[in-house]
Amino acid sequence: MRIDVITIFPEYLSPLDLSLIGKARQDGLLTVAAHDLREFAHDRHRSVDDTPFGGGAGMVMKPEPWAEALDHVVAHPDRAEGQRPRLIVPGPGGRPFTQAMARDFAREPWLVFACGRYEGIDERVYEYSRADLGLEVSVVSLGDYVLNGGEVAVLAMVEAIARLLPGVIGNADSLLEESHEDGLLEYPLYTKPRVWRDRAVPDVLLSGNHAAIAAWRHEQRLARTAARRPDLLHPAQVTVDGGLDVDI
Ligand code: 6GU
Repeated sequence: MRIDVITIFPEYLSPLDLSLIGKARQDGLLTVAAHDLREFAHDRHRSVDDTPFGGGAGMVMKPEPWAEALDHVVAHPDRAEGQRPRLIVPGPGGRPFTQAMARDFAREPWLVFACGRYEGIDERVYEYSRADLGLEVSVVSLGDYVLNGGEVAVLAMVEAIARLLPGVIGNADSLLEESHEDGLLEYPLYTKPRVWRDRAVPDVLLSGNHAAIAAWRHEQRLARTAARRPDLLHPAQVTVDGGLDVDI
């Protein structure tokens, strides 16, 4: 997979040199290139923002540097004939990023992330990307809170996507037993010692009874999901008083 990131802070992406993602890049499973948007601004101050038409607070990212940067990235010589990347624009006004979306993006050969700052990017850049460059454009949010720019969101999304690429995680089974893979949160985990600071590991986990362990873990997943994320449960999994119906 190839990932291009357009940003005014390319150094913000340096954590992608580290750990699992860094290793995947070294192993040739993933190519990541960060592009400085200011390289595509040609005035004396290399400005990328201006005041909003119609008034209002803050600044808007100008269309010209964005179009030039996107033209440059989309015309990358490495790309196969006719290949088009998927364009992802992180922003608090986007569709919520989910594990299903990460799986969907992980199937793409080429992603481009466009990191906005200030109040956002001139709307015509989205139209241009769709109509003139022929890109599928997705505006994606990490959650209902506001970050200063898309860079931190890109770090999160690239990590969620890259770990799904074949060969990035050694033990592929571990991808299946995770929160959000099957709609329930993960069960509680314990390791040695059996008793630590007067706290014992639940007996069932030491019983050697695999059916009982599986049943306990499933119950814990339901209870945890009901307590923390009731929005993830089917109505039939939650009783009227908000308690847990473990029989379902
Ligand atoms: Cl993806 N970007 C920004 N700037 N703020 C956010 C966000 C993304 N997700 C939540 N808040």
